[in-house]
Amino acid sequence: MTGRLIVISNRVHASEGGATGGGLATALSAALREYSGVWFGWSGRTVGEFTGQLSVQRQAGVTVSTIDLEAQDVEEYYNGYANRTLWPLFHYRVDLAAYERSFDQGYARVNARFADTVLPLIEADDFIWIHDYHLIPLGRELRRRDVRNRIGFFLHIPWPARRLFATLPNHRELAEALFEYDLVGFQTEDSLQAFREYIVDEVDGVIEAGEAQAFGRSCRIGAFPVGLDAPGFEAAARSQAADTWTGRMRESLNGRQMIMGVDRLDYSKGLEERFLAYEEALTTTPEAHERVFLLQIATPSRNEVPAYQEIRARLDAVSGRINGAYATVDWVPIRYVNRSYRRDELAGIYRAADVGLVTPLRDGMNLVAKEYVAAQDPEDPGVLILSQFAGAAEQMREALIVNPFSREEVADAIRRGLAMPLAERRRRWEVLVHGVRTEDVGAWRDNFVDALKTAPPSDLPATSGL
Ligand code: ADQ
Repeated sequence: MTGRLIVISNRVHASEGGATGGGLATALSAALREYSGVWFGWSGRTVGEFTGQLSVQRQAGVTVSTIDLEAQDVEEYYNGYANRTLWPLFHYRVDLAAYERSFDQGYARVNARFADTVLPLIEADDFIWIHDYHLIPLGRELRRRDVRNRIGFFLHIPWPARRLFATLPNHRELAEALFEYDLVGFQTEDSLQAFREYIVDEVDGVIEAGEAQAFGRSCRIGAFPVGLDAPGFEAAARSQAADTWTGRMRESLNGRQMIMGVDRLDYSKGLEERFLAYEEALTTTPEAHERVFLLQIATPSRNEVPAYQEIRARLDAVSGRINGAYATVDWVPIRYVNRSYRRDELAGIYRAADVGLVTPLRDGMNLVAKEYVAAQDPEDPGVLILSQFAGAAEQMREALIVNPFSREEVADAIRRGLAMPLAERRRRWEVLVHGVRTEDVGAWRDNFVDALKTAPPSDLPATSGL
């Protein structure tokens, strides 16, 4: 393609497969590798006073350009509006969403700071691709600074139901900001549908043939499900390090079956409900005692946000209680681990698991489900249990799809997964792995960028006379 790709996201984390910085970083790092362009974002560091000083480096084959933020910015924009207002609201936790004016101000200020500092990097024929809920108003800030380039926006998390989104003070202003983009992408048809309902029923807009018109403007919209760096992940799963970990896990299993979960430690991932569903399976299947265990890897994240401190404490308590109730001298039903692993190590551990248990209460996509599938041994694959509320469930129909709010349903699926005959496991896995390979991160990037290149410019007057 002509013109470079400028990717802008809150954090920048190029990596070649070491410990990862979460799903977005994993996906973007893979998408940008060997691609001409720049990745711009916050360094993760704080300074006394904002200077706008850019730091430019090559990281894992990608040019990254970062800025530092002030402590107040981080508190109001990142820990505040992004992670205490939008994240819980977009994950249906309106009970946890905090609406504070200082957060709004911090969010607006940091988006303006991003626009000021990225501006000198933008050349006339560049395409700009902005990511996620931290930066919804950035397109508008760039337009105010006279940027006429094609600008696309991709939301990694779900778009919430209309009535929930309407609880956000200034929700119209936030939605209106999306219409400064030439293309707005969502993970799933489900999110696209929720956005459509909001635009049509709440702000009297029109949606036709992939084009949204409202607020006197128009933009293209579409679903672009994010995928894995499938070749990279499969190669990691066949590496020496992965083999070592598979062997190490199998040895420690000692003939037992293993159920496995891997998540950022976040209330949207349904970890407490998962522990309770597993307890339900233990209670109702006494013969499984000492013959199965759950390995839950949960990396702490967003430690500064109180809801995350609370969920961490709850998980310590629930896992401790279940282990206390069921453990014997040589068996612990839940191994609960709060550290992070390299990609190859993780792939090796996934491969040793008979069941991958992925039960978020709400999730934009969920890459763990795809990683679990990609890591399996084709001759003896494990079973994926997947929440109907993960975006991945739209693509991964051959998983055992469950309602994560129902302990009994998840417990049934655990029993079924552990007992599933080899022929059925292989049949399901073959369909799943085909999807993971074809709808991978490269396809996601190419589909989005192609749609951005061909989108009509957003500043054309809306065609239906709105
Ligand atoms: P996340 O909420 O971070 O991403 P997810 O898609 O599951 O969720 O990605 C998590 C990533 O972090 C995976 O690559 C996983 O391997 C890695 N990870 C988690 N725990 C780890 C550990 N202990 N050690 C090493 N790696 C670990 C957001 C959205 C998702 C969406 C992605 C991408 O919330 O819905 O799928 O962005 O768009």
